[in-house]
Parts: sequence; structure tokens; C-alpha cells
Amino acid sequence: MGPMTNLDGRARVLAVLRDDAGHSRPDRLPLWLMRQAGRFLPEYRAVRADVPFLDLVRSPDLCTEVAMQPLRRFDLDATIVFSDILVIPDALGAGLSFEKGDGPKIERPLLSDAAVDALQWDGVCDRLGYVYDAVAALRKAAPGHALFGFAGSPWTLFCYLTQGAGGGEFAVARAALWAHPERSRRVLDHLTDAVIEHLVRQARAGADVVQVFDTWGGLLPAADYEAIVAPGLRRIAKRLAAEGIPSVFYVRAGAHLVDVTRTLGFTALSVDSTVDLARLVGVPTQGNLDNTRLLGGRASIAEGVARIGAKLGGRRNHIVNLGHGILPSTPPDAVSILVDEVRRLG
Ligand code: 1CP
Repeated sequence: MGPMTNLDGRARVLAVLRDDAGHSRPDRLPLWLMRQAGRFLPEYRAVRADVPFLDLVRSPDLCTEVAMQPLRRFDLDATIVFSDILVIPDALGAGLSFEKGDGPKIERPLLSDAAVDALQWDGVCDRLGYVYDAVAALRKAAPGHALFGFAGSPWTLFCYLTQGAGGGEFAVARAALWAHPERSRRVLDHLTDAVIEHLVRQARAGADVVQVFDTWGGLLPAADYEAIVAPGLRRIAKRLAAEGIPSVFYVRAGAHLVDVTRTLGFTALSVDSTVDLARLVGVPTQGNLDNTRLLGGRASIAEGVARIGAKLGGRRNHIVNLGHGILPSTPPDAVSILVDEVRRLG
């Protein structure tokens, strides 16, 4: 195949996702950044000054505005619907709130069978119409960009729903797997159904590709991940493939899980900086750049991009991205430098 020229971002991303072998010759590797709409941009902070986070997420117009902000500044190839993984717990009626400056809180964590039964599992996606409206609006506003829809993984949603709060080690959630195995399995199964439907509806609203975020998957040993988490993930990947929807699976701090995650059936794997990219051949990849490199100036960014190029060897089926969300303290200029460096890589 000869080099492909004059591709738009959408074509670049979709070419990578179709290319298991790494033989395609895009004009350059595609690039976007997890959390590219967010607090590192002053224009995002200006919107947030007047609007609570969940109100923002529920307004398709404002979601489109903040998703477009990074595209106006930087030559990025993809956009992701502005939403959050916790909209599913919210629509289940678990009582989600974001305290000022704090992480998320769940008012009614799943600490009993009764609490599980009290959630509104039926028709959960019927209460998430604002997400699909936001996808459709962003599709119109950014026709040349690859449009990502997304959801949290069942396990990561289980962590928040059981722990009742964010961050940390999620010890209550992990302990529930052993203390209440049947209840845990039931919750994970229900969440798997909700995630599938949420992703399919985003694709029907105009998303080109959907990404599953397993932010807390790395907390589990590989054998437990395989036994408890992988079956639901395989069910998700299988359904997306059957619907013809390209999919990306992200797990944070999951270098020990790569032998499992590459068997799940997603189109591509998105990895953080703990994974050696050279280990991943035969599958399109995304990510890997340490987000703190954007705080270190041009030389640190150039070195990070050059290392990704070297680890890819001859293959070209990689979407450049960070290993985790862009840090709020990132100077916007660092993203311009990153775009330059990815272009220089060709
Ligand atoms: O303005 C603010 O203060 C809110 C910060 C913020 C933003 C910008 C939150 C709260 N969510 C989001 C948007 C968001 N979240 C996006 C879309 C924007 C984009 O990528 O451009 C996406 C894809 C997410 C996904 C998300 N939310 C994840 C998975 C990816 C990851 O970063 O690991 C997780 C774990 C969340 C939960 C979440 N949302 C927000 C907070 C503070 C948290 C909690 C993190 C924790 O547990 O401590």
C-alpha cells in the first residue's frame, strides 16, 4: 500500500483501527488526548465557573462547546463526547454528586442485596438521552474528527458503586468480591448489560468508535481479572463487533494484565506508560505517553514521542495519546509542542 495523503483525523484514526498488522501508511500517526476537554484550558474553566459539573454533562450544547475548545486550539484527530463514566450510576439512581474540589460521592453504595434491588436497572439508558444528544451534536460540529463515545468498564463502575467514593485502593469494593461473590457477580452482569446498551446507543447517535475505560482494573491480580472481570468484557467486545462498532479498551496500571486484555476481542488496546509497547504486536494500540512529560518542556515531550516511535518499530497502527488524562496543570503550549513532535515523527 502506498502512503495515504491528505487524510482527515477521522480517516487517520479509522485506518489505524482497521489495521491489525501495522502495514498501513497514514501520512502521520493520529493524536488525541484523554481529558482534552477539561481543566488545563482556561476557556473550560470559564464555562465551569458558572455551571456545576453534572449540569454541564446534561447540557448537549455546553458539552459540544467544551469538546470543541481543544479542537480550535490544536490539530488533534479525534474528539470524545463530553460526559463521564459515572452517568450510568447516576441514571441507576445511586445518588451521585461531585463535592467541590473533591471526587465523586455515591449516596447509596451497594452494601446489601436490597441496595442492589433498589437501583433502577430497567431502562437505564432511557434516562441517558442527553448523552446521545451530545454525541449527535458533536458529530455535526466536528465532521472531520473521529468521534469517540465511551463508558466505564463494569468493574470500574462496580468500584465506585460499592465503595461510594472515588480514588484510593477501593478496598471495600475489592473485599465485596470475596465477601459477597454472588451479589458482586449479579451487579457486574447488570452493569455489563448497561454498558453495552450505552455504547451501542452512542454509536447509533454518531460515534465512530467507543472506548471502555477500566481505570481501576489494575487493582486486580491477573488471575482474578480473568475469572471475574474478563467474561463481561468479552461479552461487551463481542456485541460491539457484531454491531460493526470499532472499540478501544483502556486499562490503567495494567501491565500485568496485557496477556488477558489482548484476548478480550476489542479492536484496539489503549495502554498507560507502564506497558512496553514493543510487547503489543498484532493489535492496534493507543496511548502510552506519560502525562507528566507535558510538564517537562520540549525536550521531554520530544523524547517521549521518539520512544513511542522506536517501540513501534516498523508498525504504524498506533494512536498517540497519554497513558492517563491530561493533568490540569499542563501548560496549553505543551500540547502544541506534542502535535509538532508527532508530525515530525511522520
Ligand atoms: O470540571 C471538573 O472539575 C470535572 C473534572 C471532570 C471532567 C473534565 C470529571 C470529573 N469528568 C470529566 C470528563 C470526563 N471523564 C471525560 C470526557 C472529557 C475528555 O476526555 O475530553 C472522560 C472520558 C471521563 C472519564 C472518567 N471519569 C474516568 C475514566 C478515565 C480516567 O481518567 O481514568 C473516570 C475514572 C472518571 C471519574 C471521575 N470523573 C470526574 C472525577 C473527579 C472523577 C473521579 C476520579 C477519582 O476516582 O478520583
